[in-house]
Amino acid sequence: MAQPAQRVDAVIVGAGFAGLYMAHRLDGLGFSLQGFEAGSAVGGTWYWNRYPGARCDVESMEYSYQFSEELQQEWEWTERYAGQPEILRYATHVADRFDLHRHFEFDTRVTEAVFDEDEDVWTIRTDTGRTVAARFCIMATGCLSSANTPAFPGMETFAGEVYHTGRWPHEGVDFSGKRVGIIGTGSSAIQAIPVIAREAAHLTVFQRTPNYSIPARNGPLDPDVQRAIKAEYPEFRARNSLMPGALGVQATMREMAAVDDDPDARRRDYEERWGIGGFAFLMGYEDLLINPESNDTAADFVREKIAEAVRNPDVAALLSPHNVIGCKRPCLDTGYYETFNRDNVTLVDISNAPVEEITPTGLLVDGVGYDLDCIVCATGFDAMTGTLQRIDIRGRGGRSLKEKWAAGPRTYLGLGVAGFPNLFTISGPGSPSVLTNMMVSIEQHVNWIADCVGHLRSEGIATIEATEPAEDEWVAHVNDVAGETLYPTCNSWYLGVNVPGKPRVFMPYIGYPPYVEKCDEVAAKGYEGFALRA
Ligand code: N01
Repeated sequence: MAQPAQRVDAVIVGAGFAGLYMAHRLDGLGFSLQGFEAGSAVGGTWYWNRYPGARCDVESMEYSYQFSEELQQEWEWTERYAGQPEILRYATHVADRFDLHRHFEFDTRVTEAVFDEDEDVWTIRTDTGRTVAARFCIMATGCLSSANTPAFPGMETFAGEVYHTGRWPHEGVDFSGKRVGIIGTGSSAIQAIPVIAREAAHLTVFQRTPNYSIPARNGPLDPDVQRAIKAEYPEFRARNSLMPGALGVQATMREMAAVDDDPDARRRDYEERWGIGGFAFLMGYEDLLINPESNDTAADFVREKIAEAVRNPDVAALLSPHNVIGCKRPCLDTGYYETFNRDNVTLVDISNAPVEEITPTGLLVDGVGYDLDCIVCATGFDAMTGTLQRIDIRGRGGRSLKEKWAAGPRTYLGLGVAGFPNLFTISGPGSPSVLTNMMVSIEQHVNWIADCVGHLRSEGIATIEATEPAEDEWVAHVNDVAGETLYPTCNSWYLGVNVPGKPRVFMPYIGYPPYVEKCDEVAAKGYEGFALRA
């Protein structure tokens, strides 16, 4: 006989930064909960992405929780941009400090979530055979958590080792003396390439599309800087939350078009920002992602920097992108372009001739064989929707989310989905999520959801569900806003183009901080756009 299901108020899927804080908030409100996590420990992205050089591209003093003043005062960051091991230590510290491990079952993947319309209850099943009934199902599954490994022909015949940056072995990989091939030149590869190149006998980089990368200028975090920020941390956070994407970059944006600036002044500005490092470079002028001519001024500047950094002009030309700068997630690096000056690094252009085949001894491109001991797939993720669609989520009438999203994700505010009552997505498609400092977006979503379910409880409301008209309007708005920018001009994972067969739809919402006001307004108006049923 089937085991009776455990009953809780809420199930939380994922123990990354979103799931941890969600558990903390719901526990604080006295809700019973059960969390599930596919990994063996907390940390989400930072649990899985352990490739050499993995590091955050948001500054440490910003990429941390702000919900607890004690926590943000006591934690000491060591570098301007924290590396993966330090961020994972921080996640573990938070889970210990707020006693959050007890809410989660680890090594457990949620496979199914089905809504029962008669009972207003979600039934959640896992790959370990657990069944839990919950009023609320909260997806804290992350935006970049389903690795994308292209089906290269012959992959299974390769005699060496194959790795994906997003599923890196916990014990690490020793590349010394090895011939390594890396496929991809996105953020992960751009961080890993300089580190692997220092260790491997030879590194061959297979590049389909070159990428713009800005120096991170990482280094030890000045204790005086840390002290000064901590002396006024709430004010620092408040200022950052008013910046585009809640990224309180060191150099602020001017309300000016790049093309309207005097060319010498503009160059000085780009030089200064290049010297500061990080996303500040792309935040100098308000129209960089709107006006192609303005965008060209920044792109030209970076192409000049590539030409200066790379000795071989042919290699520099191959490394120089020609798409809009910033329409793909900008990469931050430490010595990326300079790495191509090393004798043990080869760049192979696969833009016109894709990886033909993986053979037992290496890789074949355009009839040329490359002998390799290891292949690193830095080929990214099935972003934003991949993980949600791998779970069999069924709402009203047994309709699956996968079916509903066949032509692209449809949500209201990236928080709720029509036809799926009491299901919440933290940093879901249609919310600013990946275009922001994720920690800030996560806290904003978690606080909104916690306030919402607290309100439902106190008002005796059984279900909350996005209405179709509100969802339609929001989806149209997300698309309209994206359409006014240069974002849709590149083949980025924001559009799902990196995954064969995925519909080309711009998934994140461009508009932080106004988005926060919209969410607050919706709540203040009694959850406008949602249907509440007693
Ligand atoms: O993945 P990506 P990522 N054959 O999708 C190539 C975050 N992140 O893991 O551009 C050959 O960006 C693909 O080529 P193309 C950050 O938000 C943050 O690097 O599609 N090549 C591309 O070069 C980031 O944006 C941090 O033509 C293939 C690469 O693989 C996001 O994660 C660090 C291919 C994939 O790049 C994803 O970054 C790391 C194929 N069949 C990641 N398929 C920081 O915080 C794909 N490629 C710093």
